[in-house]
Amino acid sequence: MSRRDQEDIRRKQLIDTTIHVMAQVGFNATTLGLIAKHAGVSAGLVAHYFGDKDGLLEATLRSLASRLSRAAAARMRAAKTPRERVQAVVDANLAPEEMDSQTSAVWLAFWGQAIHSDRLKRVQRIYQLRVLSNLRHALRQMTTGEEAERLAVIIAAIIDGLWLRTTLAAAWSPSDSEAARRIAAGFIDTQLPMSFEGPTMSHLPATASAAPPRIANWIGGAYRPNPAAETFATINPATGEVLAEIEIADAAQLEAAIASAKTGQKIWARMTGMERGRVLRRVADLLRANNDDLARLETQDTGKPIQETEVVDVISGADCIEYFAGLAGGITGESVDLGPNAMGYTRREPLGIVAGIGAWNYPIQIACWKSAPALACGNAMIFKPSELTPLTAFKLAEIMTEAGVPDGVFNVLPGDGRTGSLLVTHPAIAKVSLTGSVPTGKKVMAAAAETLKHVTLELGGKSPIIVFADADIESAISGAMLGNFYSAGEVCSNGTRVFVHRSIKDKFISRLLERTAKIKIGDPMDPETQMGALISDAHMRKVLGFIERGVAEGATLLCGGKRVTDGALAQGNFVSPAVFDATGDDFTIVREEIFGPVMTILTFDTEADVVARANDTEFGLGAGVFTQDITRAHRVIAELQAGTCWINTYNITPIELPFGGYKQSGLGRENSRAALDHYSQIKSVYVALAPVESPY
Ligand code: TXE
Repeated sequence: MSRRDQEDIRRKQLIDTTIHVMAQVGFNATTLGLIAKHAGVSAGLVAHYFGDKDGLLEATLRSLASRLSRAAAARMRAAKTPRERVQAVVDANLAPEEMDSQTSAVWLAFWGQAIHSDRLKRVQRIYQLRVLSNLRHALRQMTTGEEAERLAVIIAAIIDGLWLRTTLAAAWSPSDSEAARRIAAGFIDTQLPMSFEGPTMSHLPATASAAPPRIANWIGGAYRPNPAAETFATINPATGEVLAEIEIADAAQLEAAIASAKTGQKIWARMTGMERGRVLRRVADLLRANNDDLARLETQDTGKPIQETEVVDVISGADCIEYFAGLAGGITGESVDLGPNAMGYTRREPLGIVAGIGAWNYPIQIACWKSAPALACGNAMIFKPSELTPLTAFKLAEIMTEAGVPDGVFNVLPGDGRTGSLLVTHPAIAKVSLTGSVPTGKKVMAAAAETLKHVTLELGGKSPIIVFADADIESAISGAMLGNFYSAGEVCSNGTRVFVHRSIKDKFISRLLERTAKIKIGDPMDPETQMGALISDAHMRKVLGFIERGVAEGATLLCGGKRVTDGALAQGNFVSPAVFDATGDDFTIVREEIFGPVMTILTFDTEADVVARANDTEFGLGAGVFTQDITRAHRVIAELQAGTCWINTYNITPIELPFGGYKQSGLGRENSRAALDHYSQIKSVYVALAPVESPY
């Protein structure tokens, strides 16, 4: 068992003991000493884990609220209709385990105390918001937005009222929970249309007949509806269904976000790095706890197969947040010896408000990769997700708030390039970090120059994979397939120019084609599916256009490259994985980023030749080398002009390693300690230890 697991178990034991002690002696008489005594540990150990009594109580209330949230989420997942999901919220809150005498005594003690404690009040507010948000999402599938809002508040109040009446009743028994749930159900049924059949997922329509939900901007820790806002639709690329209508942030929303970010950032930056780290670790834990739901949502929004999103997208985001949570306490300046009469020290300070602008290929991962270092350093972030895939950024925002990130520290302002432009030109924003295409990167950098903002740019690529004659061919083929077909080729660091040594080319190609033919294209929600849909109809046409151009210019299309329209797939943007054999490096498909499932094989004879050709591009994001010769591997990697390189594998991006591009693939680095430099600034302080020497 890892040390972290052991610590988690210890924390849980102490929280369980606190619940037990509070139920027995009440809030005021609960002390660290008493809890330590009941748990059989020293009071110092309790303080080590939770700081002081307030810290322990806050952790205990969070634990109760999270348990309830998880129970509600599980019931909601099992529910098949929106009506059942409303009932799932009611049932979770009025479940016997939330009403027994011990648990209810502790809940009551907390609610009473929340009036006197800002920390407890925050947790209580988040819990209430979560209940409301769950109800609202389900109700919006059944009625108008306004009515859903009204009903959500009423049902939440009924839940609270029934819970209170039942738990305060003289002799409680489990059948009281049943009765309370029946009363709530009866009331809800009088308020709703009876015959509604609809969505199966918490906030997404499953049938075209249900009106898609409308999602407002997330500002200051809550959704801020703006009935006058323009909206855009986000579409499931596998089915063509409208998943949601998203309110576009305008200048007024931006000003509101800036104001809340200013306030939030002050609070956040005043917390110690350790404290920020503790909150961020909770964010990572919540992301993992919600992995399956988030993965489903990501798959619906991006068209990527669930077998990818369940193991990569959310987890990679959580890893990043956990990594920077760990570093937050270690963000320090240094002290400088300046002789006997002076000393110097540096402070590493946040930049203030930073903007994150996301691409559509890894939406939640990008949101995490940008917000984790930004928040660890004490900044506030205003995040603009891509207009094609905005949904999971809102979930990240909800989770941040639930975890205790102060309001305003993470805002979500959706929209297209125009909203992006508003962010990039706003004088109150100190930095912008973009993931996107090279042309957008150039525009963003130019616009940021007006107010001299820091910029981090993660842009496109046309990366080489070099397979030498001595390579393990199966492994090299796996690397090339991963580096071209994962996420249907929509990955910036993909190795789309696969240079294969002439002596092994035929063998490489025949085995590659055999394996490529077996790739299962299909419904992204099917766990068996290995390749899903491309992001949009327009993008699919662009990719098919590149393929046509490859053929027209004389490259040999060895397989795939066709739109797939079997059965229901005709509704989506599916393209079969293509492999080209190209005789030269000047084909358009060899020079331009395609961002689809299109691999091009190029042949080489000598090391010097292949290195020169690999570097002959304006891009420089990634590069891979497959060889058994360790000396050659390092020699070639040292020659390649790329920010992220792999030897005998491809496209693995652990958070501990910097990620970013050379040349036109970008500026700055994400992940690793290196990212801290891009989200903080150094203040130098000179301290005189002797009177000022003055010539006057
Ligand atoms: O990127 P854009 P898109 C590449 C890939 C793809 C192409 C287009 O080749 O086909 O880019 O994708 C916002 N000021 N990559 O259209 O247009 C925009 O709203 C501020 C590589 O998504 O660059 C979105 O949120 N912001 C990439 C983000 O910038 C602006 C991954 C990216 O949009 C803006 C995705 C402006 N003037 C696509 N204009 C990678 N590196 O992984 C647009 N935006």
